[in-house]
Amino acid sequence: MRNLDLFNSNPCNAIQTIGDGVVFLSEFALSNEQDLLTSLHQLVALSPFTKMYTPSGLAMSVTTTSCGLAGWVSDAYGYRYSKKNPSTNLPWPQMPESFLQLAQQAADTAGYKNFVPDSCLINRYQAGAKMSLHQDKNEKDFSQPIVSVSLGLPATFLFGGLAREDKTIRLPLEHGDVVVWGGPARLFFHGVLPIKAGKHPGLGEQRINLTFRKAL
Ligand code: MD3
Ligand code: FE
Repeated sequence: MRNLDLFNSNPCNAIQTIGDGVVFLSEFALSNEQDLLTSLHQLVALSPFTKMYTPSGLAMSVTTTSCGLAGWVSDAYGYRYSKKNPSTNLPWPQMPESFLQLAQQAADTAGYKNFVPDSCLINRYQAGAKMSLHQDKNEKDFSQPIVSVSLGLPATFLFGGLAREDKTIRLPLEHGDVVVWGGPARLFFHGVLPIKAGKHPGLGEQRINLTFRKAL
């Protein structure tokens, strides 16, 4: 276990609660790493990464794709979940079994027994890419957690509270780390600091983040 031992509330050291509703599972995704990466490459071949835009029309530094029943899209009308990929005009690829299992095992471990995600958003960060502080509130049911999986280059998450001005905490994340955001944390403001250039042995010069949600 690398970090955050300060916050550890679990004697076995695998599950760390680092804030009200924030559960950190160090390297939780590594046990099935090869299946995950194979599925990721297949998904990206079917539904390539595309640029996202803010509601004001600014291009974001992150590129995205999705799988599952609903995917995240942005266009002139704003942001929303859609059952079709506007780039291919096809339904999003099915959520791979290895993705679903990982998300459900993580949610289960964090105490959410019946998490059934219908959407997995896949964000791709190259060196310098970041995500500004925001809330995820386009999903229907905020009682359901969000599970995030970090792959490739390391990142620092920022998370605050329910108000944009709330003090933020930095959470360093590495390849294979999983965080479950539920309860009061579900609506916390959060973001990602600019990714530092580097090369990850498995994923190269990028960071990939999977976020599993019950969107519909
Ligand atoms: C904290 N993605 O796609 S996931 C996003 O690393 C997004 O790509 C980031 O934020 C990324 O919306 C961070 C971590 C995350 C997700 C949902 C949260 C943190 C959260 C919801 C509430 C609080
Ligand atoms: Fe978010």
